[in-house]
Order: sequence, then C-alpha cells, then structure tokens
Amino acid sequence: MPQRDWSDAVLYFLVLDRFADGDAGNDAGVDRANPGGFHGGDLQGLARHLDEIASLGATAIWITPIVRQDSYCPWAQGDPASGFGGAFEHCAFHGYWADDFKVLDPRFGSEDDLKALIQEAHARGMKVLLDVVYNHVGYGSHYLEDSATRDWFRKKPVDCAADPLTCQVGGLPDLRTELPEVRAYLLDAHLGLAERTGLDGFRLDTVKHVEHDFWQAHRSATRERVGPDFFLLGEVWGGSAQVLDDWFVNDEMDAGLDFTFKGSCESYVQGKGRTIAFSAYLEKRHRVREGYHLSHYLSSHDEPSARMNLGGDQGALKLCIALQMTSLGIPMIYYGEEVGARHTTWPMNRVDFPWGNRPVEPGRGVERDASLRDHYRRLIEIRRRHRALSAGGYERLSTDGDLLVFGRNHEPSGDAVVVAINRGTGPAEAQVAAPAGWGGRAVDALSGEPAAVTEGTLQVVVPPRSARIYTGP
Ligand SMILES: [Ca+2]
Ligand SMILES: [Ca+2]
Repeated sequence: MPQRDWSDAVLYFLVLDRFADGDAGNDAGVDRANPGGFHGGDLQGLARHLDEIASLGATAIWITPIVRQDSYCPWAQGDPASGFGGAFEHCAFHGYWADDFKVLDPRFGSEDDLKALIQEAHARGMKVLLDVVYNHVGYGSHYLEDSATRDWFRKKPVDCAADPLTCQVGGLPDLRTELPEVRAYLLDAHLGLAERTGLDGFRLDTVKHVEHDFWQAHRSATRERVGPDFFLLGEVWGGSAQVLDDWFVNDEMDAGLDFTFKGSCESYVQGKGRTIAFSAYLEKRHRVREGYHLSHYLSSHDEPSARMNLGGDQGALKLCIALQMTSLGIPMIYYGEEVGARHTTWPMNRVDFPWGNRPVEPGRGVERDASLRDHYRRLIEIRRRHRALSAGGYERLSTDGDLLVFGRNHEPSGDAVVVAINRGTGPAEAQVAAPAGWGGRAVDALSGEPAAVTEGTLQVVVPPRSARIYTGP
C-alpha cells in the first residue's frame, strides 16, 4: 500500500507498555496491580495486533520511548480524582526516564522486533513515529555516574519558570545540550536507530526545554542521515498555531501538538461560550504556517481524558470526536479512547488497552465499547475521503444559538464539505449557502440522510446534540 501524505494523516498514540504483551519472556518485574508499574506490553505484541489500529483507519502510529530505562521507581501519590489516590511506586514504564540511549529496553523488545513492527505497519499503509527524548535522562541513569559522561549534566537546580532551557523538568537531570560532545552522542544514538530500523519519524519530547539551534542542527542531521521525508512532530507544551510558529519559522520540525483543541472543544460542547467564539477559534487554527501541521487530540498521557472532563457524557464526547475529525490538522487518537477506555487523570490516564474478551494482556477482560469505535471509524473514513476536511480552508456559515455550521473547501481538488454541529438539547435548523456545484440535494455522510439544496441554499437540519457532515453530489 502507498504511504500517505502527512496532511491527511490520522495518528494513533499508544503507551507501549499498556497495549499488548507479545512476549511473556521479558515480563520480569511486571506488576499489573500497580498503576505505576510495568504491565508487560512490548513491540512484539504491538506488531501482532496492528490490525486493531489499521482497521480504525489510522495512517500512523506514535509509540512511547523504547530505550533502556532507569530501574529506579520513586514513590508517588495518585490524584484522588483519578480513582487511585494512594501511594505507589512510579517506574519508567512510560519510557521517558532513559538509563541508556544506545540500547533498547529488553522489556519493550529488540531492534529486530522494531524492524519487524515497522515492516508490518508499512504493509498496512501505516507509518511509525518513535518518541525520543533529548532533554533529560532518568533519575538514576548510569550517565550520571560514569566518569566520561557525568559532566554532561547541569548541577545547579533551576526553576522551569525562570529558565525552561536549563531547568530540571520534573526534577530530572538536564543534559547540557549546547555541548558539541553531548549533541553528537544524542544524535548518533537516536538517528542511528532510525537509520538501522527504517523509522518514519520522531515525536520529540520536551521541545521547549532544548535550544532552538539544537533543533535546527537536529533537522539538518535527520535530513542528511535519514532523508528529507523523515517526519518530526514536536511536543511544545501549550502549543498552538501561534506558539508553534517559533519552531516552524526556521523549519525545526514538521508538526506540533496542538494543546488548545481539547479544552476548547470540551468547553464548547458543554455549552460554555458563544458559538461564534468557538467558530473564530477553529478559524484561527488555520493560521498555521503553510506546509506545517498541528496535531490535535482529545486525550493524552499527560492530561485528564476528554471522557473524564466531560463527566462520561457520551453525546458530548461524540460531538468532540466529530469536531476533531472535521478540523484542520493531524487528529491524534489516544490508545483505547476509541473503545471507551477508562482513562481518567494521573496516574489512571495511562490504563491498559481494553481488549474485551480477546485473550490479550494487559487489558484482557476490560470492557470495550464497539459502537464508539464505529463512530470513530466512520468519521475517519469520511475524513480520508474528503481532502476538504484534512486540508481545506474554513468558512463560517452560521453561528446562531447552539448550532455551528462551517464550510471546508479544498480548491486544488474542488472538494467541499459543510459541517454542522448542534450542541443544544433541541433540534436546530439553518439555511446556508451551498458550495458551488451542489444542485438538488446533498447527503449527510454520517447518517446517509439526504438534505435539500434549493437555489444554492442548503437546508441544514440537525437533531439535538448531533453532527452532520454534508457532502455534495
Ligand atoms: Ca512483555
Ligand atoms: Ca534542557
């Protein structure tokens, strides 16, 4: 299958340890009762269950870091709102506490396992992004002790509010990424793995904590060593079209996570704020620099899930999913949210993937919601069929009351779609200008129901708390 252009990519992010265990032989120390323990998921398990992701319609996977992890597990206190408020040992199951950047953690698998995973993903038309950390190491990394590397770290404690570049994020040892020796080592470690295994790109962790000139050197190095198409998606905490431009203007990366979409959408579908203000917000996202991408999501490993923030209101959640799939950017799906995983907040926003009655650990026997998955699948299919949804412009058509109607137009292909979202508890109607060339009738791609087009006017009729995606003849 051909690889797809990133402008219409659909990304699936998973915490590898929490997805599928394909090798019980690397499960020493696994403790599934501990929310902060390793749960056994690995590259082999993921490779074996790729169809679970491919059949959803995803075109790319982002997996958490897989380099060898620190074995130190500090005690932590769960947020009572998560459903787990007790103390627990917080281990490096998430992969962000490296012990050594040059070897893979046997708990996640080997380089051969990674190569096999990439081959299997490519065979299904999916790319693979690996999460990499350049800013810090784990609390007990061997680099802190070795005489050759112990000077690679800043010794003076710095507060992140005072200086994001030299501070210790979460108290983690900060690498002196301005030193040529440190840069060369880190680039060699991460890019070497990409060269050897055929990765399609990186998700870059803690971007704002490393110098811009590092990221510029990094971009040149990836171009030189792994090719011009190697994709870079950065995590700039608080990222938006405006904030991320500081990293796009000098081409440090291709895309950045959009931290604004989730909260804006959650508020809007709960009736907060005026429809016209939300429309202006969606329009503003289109000011992203030409050729660069936002990646917008509803849940992540670092925030409370949309499901939790919406109080379990499935109707509201479905509206946010519809908005996610009809908005500009690369939609990112957080593993399991498509089947109703019970992610809450930390530490329970990284729960096991719900496998239902399939014999897969971890997460075997955890209930899953097939109808929610169908909603995702249908929306992703509609998005991939319409360039207007992934790459088109934004036109506000109606913002009366609780009904938002907007047009998405993609001029190069001539594709046009009209999206209507009714967040209210009553039915809503509007008459809006139909895209050029729509005569007679349009069809709601979600329900299959026809809609009238009379003399260039589309009759928009939306049931309570529902979405319509009108497509032309
Ligand atoms: Ca395992
Ligand atoms: Ca730093």
